[in-house]
Amino acid sequence: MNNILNNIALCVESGKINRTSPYPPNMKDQDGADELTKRAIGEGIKPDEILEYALIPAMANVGNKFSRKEIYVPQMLMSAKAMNSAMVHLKPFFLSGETKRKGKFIIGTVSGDLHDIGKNLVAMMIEGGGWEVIDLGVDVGSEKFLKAIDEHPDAVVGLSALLTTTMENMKKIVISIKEKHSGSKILVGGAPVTMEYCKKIGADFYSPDPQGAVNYLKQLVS
Ligand code: B1M
Repeated sequence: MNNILNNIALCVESGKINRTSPYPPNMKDQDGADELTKRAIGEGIKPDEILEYALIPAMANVGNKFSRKEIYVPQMLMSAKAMNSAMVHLKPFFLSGETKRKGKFIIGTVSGDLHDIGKNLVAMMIEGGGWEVIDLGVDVGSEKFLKAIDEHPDAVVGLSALLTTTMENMKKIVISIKEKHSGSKILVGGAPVTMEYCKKIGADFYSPDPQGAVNYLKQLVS
Protein backbone atom coordinates (compact mmCIF):
# COMPACT_ATOMS: atom_id res chain seq x y z
CA MET A 1 0.00 0.00 0.00
CA ASN A 2 1.13 3.58 -0.67
CA ASN A 3 3.20 4.93 2.22
CA ILE A 4 1.01 7.98 2.84
CA LEU A 5 -2.11 5.77 2.97
CA ASN A 6 -0.34 3.55 5.52
CA ASN A 7 0.43 6.61 7.59
CA ILE A 8 -3.17 7.89 7.42
CA ALA A 9 -4.37 4.45 8.54
CA LEU A 10 -1.87 4.48 11.41
CA CYS A 11 -3.05 7.95 12.52
CA VAL A 12 -6.70 6.90 12.49
CA GLU A 13 -5.99 3.67 14.35
CA SER A 14 -3.87 5.54 16.92
CA GLY A 15 -6.27 8.49 17.27
CA LYS A 16 -3.76 11.06 15.96
CA ILE A 17 -5.97 13.92 14.72
CA ASN A 18 -3.49 16.59 13.60
CA ARG A 19 0.02 17.90 14.26
CA THR A 20 -1.01 19.96 17.31
CA SER A 21 -2.98 17.19 19.04
CA PRO A 22 -1.00 15.79 21.99
CA TYR A 23 -2.54 12.29 21.73
CA PRO A 24 -1.03 9.73 21.47
CA PRO A 25 2.14 10.94 23.25
CA ASN A 26 4.45 8.79 21.09
CA MET A 27 3.26 10.67 17.96
CA LYS A 28 3.72 14.18 19.38
CA ASP A 29 4.73 16.85 16.81
CA GLN A 30 4.00 14.50 13.88
CA ASP A 31 1.43 15.17 11.18
CA GLY A 32 -1.96 13.61 11.85
CA ALA A 33 -4.83 12.26 9.75
CA ASP A 34 -5.82 15.86 8.92
CA GLU A 35 -2.52 16.99 7.31
CA LEU A 36 -1.74 13.62 5.71
CA THR A 37 -5.13 13.38 4.02
CA LYS A 38 -4.83 16.91 2.69
CA ARG A 39 -1.36 16.05 1.34
CA ALA A 40 -2.57 12.78 -0.21
CA ILE A 41 -5.29 14.63 -2.14
CA GLY A 42 -2.72 17.22 -3.20
CA GLU A 43 -0.53 14.40 -4.52
CA GLY A 44 -3.40 13.19 -6.66
CA ILE A 45 -4.51 10.15 -4.63
CA LYS A 46 -8.20 9.62 -5.25
CA PRO A 47 -10.58 10.21 -2.31
CA ASP A 48 -12.12 6.75 -2.75
CA GLU A 49 -8.63 5.19 -2.48
CA ILE A 50 -8.04 7.09 0.77
CA LEU A 51 -11.37 5.79 2.05
CA GLU A 52 -10.90 2.22 0.79
CA TYR A 53 -7.22 1.65 1.63
CA ALA A 54 -6.69 3.85 4.70
CA LEU A 55 -9.85 4.91 6.59
CA ILE A 56 -12.01 1.79 6.18
CA PRO A 57 -9.32 -0.78 7.16
CA ALA A 58 -8.15 1.45 10.04
CA MET A 59 -11.68 1.81 11.42
CA ALA A 60 -12.29 -1.94 10.95
CA ASN A 61 -9.18 -2.64 13.07
CA VAL A 62 -10.43 -0.19 15.69
CA GLY A 63 -13.86 -1.87 15.70
CA ASN A 64 -12.39 -5.35 16.03
CA LYS A 65 -10.07 -4.30 18.86
CA PHE A 66 -13.07 -2.72 20.63
CA SER A 67 -15.12 -5.92 20.18
CA ARG A 68 -12.21 -7.94 21.64
CA LYS A 69 -11.98 -5.40 24.53
CA GLU A 70 -8.38 -4.55 23.60
CA ILE A 71 -9.33 -0.84 23.49
CA TYR A 72 -12.13 1.11 25.20
CA VAL A 73 -14.56 3.96 24.46
CA PRO A 74 -12.00 6.83 24.86
CA GLN A 75 -9.56 5.29 22.34
CA MET A 76 -12.40 4.58 19.95
CA LEU A 77 -13.60 8.19 20.22
CA MET A 78 -10.07 9.47 19.46
CA SER A 79 -9.94 7.24 16.37
CA ALA A 80 -13.33 8.51 15.28
CA LYS A 81 -12.11 12.11 15.71
CA ALA A 82 -9.02 11.36 13.63
CA MET A 83 -11.23 9.77 10.98
CA ASN A 84 -13.50 12.84 10.98
CA SER A 85 -10.50 15.12 10.48
CA ALA A 86 -9.67 13.12 7.34
CA MET A 87 -13.31 13.04 6.21
CA VAL A 88 -13.42 16.86 6.17
CA HIS A 89 -11.11 16.71 3.14
CA LEU A 90 -13.05 13.89 1.44
CA LYS A 91 -16.59 15.23 1.97
CA PRO A 92 -16.52 17.77 -0.91
CA PHE A 93 -15.84 14.88 -3.33
CA PHE A 94 -18.74 12.84 -1.91
CA LEU A 95 -21.07 15.84 -2.02
CA SER A 96 -20.17 16.62 -5.64
CA GLY A 97 -20.93 12.98 -6.55
CA GLU A 98 -17.35 12.49 -7.82
CA THR A 99 -16.80 9.76 -5.22
CA LYS A 100 -19.54 7.24 -4.45
CA ARG A 101 -20.49 5.94 -0.99
CA LYS A 102 -21.54 2.34 -0.36
CA GLY A 103 -25.05 3.36 0.64
CA LYS A 104 -27.04 5.41 3.14
CA PHE A 105 -27.67 4.64 6.78
CA ILE A 106 -30.29 6.42 8.91
CA ILE A 107 -29.69 6.17 12.65
CA GLY A 108 -31.38 7.49 15.76
CA THR A 109 -31.93 6.77 19.44
CA VAL A 110 -35.59 5.87 19.89
CA SER A 111 -38.23 8.14 21.44
CA GLY A 112 -38.00 8.71 25.18
CA ASP A 113 -34.29 7.87 25.18
CA LEU A 114 -31.53 10.50 25.38
CA HIS A 115 -28.49 8.20 25.43
CA ASP A 116 -26.31 8.90 22.43
CA ILE A 117 -22.72 7.85 23.15
CA GLY A 118 -23.14 4.31 21.79
CA LYS A 119 -25.32 5.51 18.90
CA ASN A 120 -22.65 8.06 17.93
CA LEU A 121 -19.95 5.39 17.99
CA VAL A 122 -22.02 3.18 15.71
CA ALA A 123 -22.67 6.15 13.38
CA MET A 124 -18.98 7.05 13.21
CA MET A 125 -17.87 3.47 12.55
CA ILE A 126 -20.43 3.12 9.77
CA GLU A 127 -19.31 6.40 8.23
CA GLY A 128 -15.74 5.08 8.49
CA GLY A 129 -16.99 1.98 6.68
CA GLY A 130 -17.78 4.13 3.63
CA TRP A 131 -21.49 4.85 4.18
CA GLU A 132 -23.33 8.17 4.21
CA VAL A 133 -24.87 8.53 7.66
CA ILE A 134 -28.05 10.47 8.32
CA ASP A 135 -28.06 10.92 12.09
CA LEU A 136 -31.48 11.87 13.42
CA GLY A 137 -30.19 12.33 16.98
CA VAL A 138 -31.93 11.22 20.17
CA ASP A 139 -35.58 10.89 21.24
CA VAL A 140 -36.60 10.03 17.68
CA GLY A 141 -40.14 8.79 17.10
CA SER A 142 -41.77 6.92 14.21
CA GLU A 143 -42.74 10.09 12.36
CA LYS A 144 -39.17 11.36 12.09
CA PHE A 145 -37.86 7.94 11.03
CA LEU A 146 -40.59 7.60 8.39
CA LYS A 147 -39.89 11.11 7.03
CA ALA A 148 -36.18 10.27 6.72
CA ILE A 149 -36.99 6.99 4.93
CA ASP A 150 -39.34 8.86 2.55
CA GLU A 151 -36.40 11.13 1.70
CA HIS A 152 -33.87 8.26 1.46
CA PRO A 153 -35.90 5.15 0.49
CA ASP A 154 -32.83 2.94 -0.10
CA ALA A 155 -31.28 3.65 3.29
CA VAL A 156 -30.74 0.98 5.92
CA VAL A 157 -32.23 2.08 9.25
CA GLY A 158 -30.56 1.77 12.66
CA LEU A 159 -32.34 2.10 16.01
CA SER A 160 -30.57 2.41 19.35
CA ALA A 161 -32.18 1.99 22.79
CA LEU A 162 -30.45 2.05 26.18
CA LEU A 163 -33.43 1.82 28.52
CA THR A 164 -35.63 -1.18 29.11
CA THR A 165 -38.57 1.24 29.08
CA THR A 166 -37.71 2.60 25.60
CA MET A 167 -37.32 -0.89 24.10
CA GLU A 168 -41.10 -0.80 23.80
CA ASN A 169 -40.81 2.35 21.65
CA MET A 170 -38.23 0.55 19.50
CA LYS A 171 -40.86 -2.10 18.85
CA LYS A 172 -43.49 0.51 17.88
CA ILE A 173 -41.05 2.23 15.50
CA VAL A 174 -40.05 -1.06 13.84
CA ILE A 175 -43.72 -1.93 13.32
CA SER A 176 -44.54 1.46 11.81
CA ILE A 177 -41.51 1.34 9.48
CA LYS A 178 -42.33 -2.19 8.31
CA GLU A 179 -45.99 -1.19 7.75
CA LYS A 180 -45.06 1.68 5.45
CA HIS A 181 -41.73 0.47 4.01
CA SER A 182 -41.77 -3.34 4.19
CA GLY A 183 -38.53 -3.53 2.20
CA SER A 184 -36.51 -1.36 4.60
CA LYS A 185 -33.80 -3.22 6.47
CA ILE A 186 -33.71 -2.41 10.18
CA LEU A 187 -30.73 -2.93 12.44
CA VAL A 188 -31.21 -2.63 16.21
CA GLY A 189 -28.78 -2.32 19.11
CA GLY A 190 -28.13 -0.91 22.57
CA ALA A 191 -27.27 -2.45 25.92
CA PRO A 192 -30.66 -4.05 26.83
CA VAL A 193 -31.41 -5.24 23.26
CA THR A 194 -30.78 -8.87 22.25
CA MET A 195 -31.03 -10.97 19.10
CA GLU A 196 -34.10 -12.62 20.60
CA TYR A 197 -35.78 -9.22 21.07
CA CYS A 198 -34.77 -8.19 17.56
CA LYS A 199 -36.55 -11.23 16.12
CA LYS A 200 -39.57 -10.73 18.39
CA ILE A 201 -40.18 -7.16 17.17
CA GLY A 202 -39.59 -7.97 13.49
CA ALA A 203 -36.28 -6.12 13.00
CA ASP A 204 -33.78 -7.60 10.55
CA PHE A 205 -30.57 -7.69 12.53
CA TYR A 206 -29.12 -7.08 15.98
CA SER A 207 -25.54 -6.15 16.72
CA PRO A 208 -24.07 -5.82 20.20
CA ASP A 209 -21.33 -3.47 18.95
CA PRO A 210 -20.38 -1.06 16.13
CA GLN A 211 -18.21 -3.51 14.21
CA GLY A 212 -21.06 -6.03 14.00
CA ALA A 213 -23.20 -3.23 12.54
CA VAL A 214 -20.51 -2.42 9.94
CA ASN A 215 -20.19 -6.12 9.05
CA TYR A 216 -23.96 -6.44 8.61
CA LEU A 217 -24.03 -3.51 6.18
CA LYS A 218 -21.01 -4.89 4.32
CA GLN A 219 -22.79 -8.21 3.91
CA LEU A 220 -25.96 -6.44 2.68
CA VAL A 221 -24.15 -4.79 -0.25
CA SER A 222 -21.79 -7.65 -1.10
CO1 B1M B 1 -28.35 6.53 31.74
N1 B1M B 1 -28.91 4.71 32.17
N2 B1M B 1 -30.09 7.21 32.33
N3 B1M B 1 -27.60 8.26 31.39
N4 B1M B 1 -26.70 5.71 31.56
C1 B1M B 1 -28.01 3.63 31.85
C2 B1M B 1 -28.25 3.09 30.46
C3 B1M B 1 -28.32 2.57 33.00
C4 B1M B 1 -27.98 1.14 32.61
C5 B1M B 1 -27.62 3.01 34.31
C6 B1M B 1 -27.95 2.10 35.48
O1 B1M B 1 -28.96 2.21 36.05
N5 B1M B 1 -27.04 1.18 35.79
C7 B1M B 1 -29.83 2.83 33.21
C8 B1M B 1 -30.78 2.01 32.35
C9 B1M B 1 -31.45 0.90 33.11
C10 B1M B 1 -32.34 0.16 32.19
O2 B1M B 1 -33.35 0.66 31.75
N6 B1M B 1 -31.95 -1.05 31.90
C11 B1M B 1 -29.93 4.32 32.94
C12 B1M B 1 -30.97 5.15 33.41
C13 B1M B 1 -31.99 4.51 34.30
C14 B1M B 1 -31.04 6.51 33.08
C15 B1M B 1 -32.09 7.52 33.53
C16 B1M B 1 -33.53 7.01 33.52
C17 B1M B 1 -31.66 8.01 34.90
C18 B1M B 1 -32.66 8.96 35.57
O3 B1M B 1 -32.81 10.06 35.13
N7 B1M B 1 -33.29 8.45 36.59
C19 B1M B 1 -31.89 8.69 32.52
C20 B1M B 1 -32.76 8.50 31.28
C21 B1M B 1 -32.74 9.69 30.41
C22 B1M B 1 -33.40 9.37 29.10
O4 B1M B 1 -32.78 8.79 28.26
N8 B1M B 1 -34.67 9.72 28.96
C23 B1M B 1 -30.45 8.50 32.17
C24 B1M B 1 -29.64 9.55 31.77
C25 B1M B 1 -28.31 9.43 31.45
C26 B1M B 1 -27.40 10.61 31.16
C27 B1M B 1 -28.08 11.74 30.37
C28 B1M B 1 -26.91 11.16 32.47
C29 B1M B 1 -26.18 9.90 30.42
C30 B1M B 1 -26.35 9.86 28.90
C31 B1M B 1 -25.42 10.85 28.21
C32 B1M B 1 -25.42 10.60 26.72
O5 B1M B 1 -25.62 9.53 26.20
N9 B1M B 1 -25.16 11.68 26.04
C33 B1M B 1 -26.33 8.47 30.94
C34 B1M B 1 -25.29 7.53 30.87
C35 B1M B 1 -23.94 8.03 30.41
C36 B1M B 1 -25.50 6.18 31.24
C37 B1M B 1 -24.45 5.05 31.36
C38 B1M B 1 -23.65 5.36 32.61
C39 B1M B 1 -23.50 4.89 30.19
C40 B1M B 1 -24.19 4.68 28.82
C41 B1M B 1 -23.13 4.74 27.77
O6 B1M B 1 -22.95 5.74 27.11
N10 B1M B 1 -22.35 3.66 27.66
C42 B1M B 1 -25.36 3.76 31.49
C43 B1M B 1 -24.81 2.72 32.46
C44 B1M B 1 -23.76 1.88 31.80
O7 B1M B 1 -23.89 1.48 30.66
N11 B1M B 1 -22.75 1.57 32.55
C45 B1M B 1 -26.68 4.33 31.76
C46 B1M B 1 -21.18 3.59 26.73
C47 B1M B 1 -21.68 3.25 25.31
C48 B1M B 1 -20.48 3.16 24.37
O8 B1M B 1 -22.29 1.99 25.37
O9 B1M B 1 -24.57 2.97 24.81
O10 B1M B 1 -24.30 0.49 25.44
P1 B1M B 1 -23.78 1.72 24.80
O11 B1M B 1 -23.50 1.43 23.26
C49 B1M B 1 -22.77 0.28 22.86
C50 B1M B 1 -23.66 -0.92 22.52
O12 B1M B 1 -24.84 -0.97 23.25
C51 B1M B 1 -23.84 -0.81 21.03
O13 B1M B 1 -22.65 -0.21 20.57
C52 B1M B 1 -22.12 0.67 21.58
C53 B1M B 1 -20.63 0.48 21.62
O14 B1M B 1 -20.32 -0.86 21.95
N12 B1M B 1 -24.95 -0.06 20.47
C54 B1M B 1 -25.45 -0.39 19.24
C55 B1M B 1 -25.61 1.02 20.92
N13 B1M B 1 -26.51 1.40 20.04
C56 B1M B 1 -26.43 0.57 18.98
C57 B1M B 1 -27.14 0.54 17.77
C58 B1M B 1 -26.81 -0.46 16.86
C59 B1M B 1 -25.84 -1.40 17.13
C60 B1M B 1 -25.13 -1.39 18.32
O15 B1M B 1 -27.41 -0.56 15.67
C61 B1M B 1 -28.29 0.43 15.24
